[in-house]
Amino acid sequence: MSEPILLSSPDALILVAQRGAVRTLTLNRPASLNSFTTDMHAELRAALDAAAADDAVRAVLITGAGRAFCAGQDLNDPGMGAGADGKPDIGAVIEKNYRPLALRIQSMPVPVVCAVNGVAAGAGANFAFCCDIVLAGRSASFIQAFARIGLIPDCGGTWLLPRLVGRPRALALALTGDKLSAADAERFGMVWQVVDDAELPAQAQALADRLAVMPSRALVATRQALDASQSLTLSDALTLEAHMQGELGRAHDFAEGVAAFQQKRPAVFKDR
Ligand code: T3D
Repeated sequence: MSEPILLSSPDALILVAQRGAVRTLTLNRPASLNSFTTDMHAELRAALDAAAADDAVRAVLITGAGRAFCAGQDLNDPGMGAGADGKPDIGAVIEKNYRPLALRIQSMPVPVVCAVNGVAAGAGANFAFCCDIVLAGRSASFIQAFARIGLIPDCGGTWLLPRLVGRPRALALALTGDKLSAADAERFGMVWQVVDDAELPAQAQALADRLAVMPSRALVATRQALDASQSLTLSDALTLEAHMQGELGRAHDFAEGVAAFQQKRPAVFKDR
């Protein structure tokens, strides 16, 4: 496998690197546990948009620099701002930063792997859960820190948590703000796999490499169909499946996949 090429400046808030067809985005504010500032949000949005627009990118991998994944909103960031009444206008921060982030991840045209390399707290935890497949280092942990500071789960947490773990566990995690170990997160089905900390970068890269040679358009349609099914009847989900499958059946990758199967060779997928 080729060496990673750094596409950003080495002191960017989001380090951007390309290795093969995998674009890695690393949250890079380790002294503040990679907590989100307005500037970091802006860099992350730009990096995600650039990855989405680049046909050379067939999988995105997100991780954190240093000992943490992300501690959520930077509680010292002046960007938290104040509304007309002089009080913090957190609703505006969410509309400006966290809504676009959650929706951007959910609409990426390629699979998104998240490698949680340490604590993921508040919006940092829910940001990870927005991603398609989450790997966690054994020492990682997840904290719905919001209740500790008088807030509710955001960055999609109220939508994601009950879908991931059911209402009882979602409520207990959100109300207590207790730290959940990586092992318990795996047991609850919140992350795909826990791996040894030292193995996390290589395992996450290997998973992203694997996804990058798969049929991206079909993988993304799978995400869309699964998400849409949450609010559909079985009959409507079957209709959506027929529609999507019809589209995919006319695309290059289906013809290539079948031809490769018949010719007993690896498929070369290219649709995005
Ligand atoms: O605008 C809005 O608020 C809307 C959006 C809200 C979304 C949210 O995410 S709300 C939730 C915000 N996050 C938190 O409340 C988590 C706060 N952090 C912690 O509870 C702890 O730091 C951790 C449990 C994550 C880790 O604990 P520990 O003991 O491993 O590390 P530490 O010593 O607490 O933190 C290390 C440094 O990172 C420390 O700085 P220092 O003292 O070395 O200069 C600490 O202040 C800084 N840090 C950690 N989290 C944040 C942070 N700085 C700013 N904001 C943070 N969220």
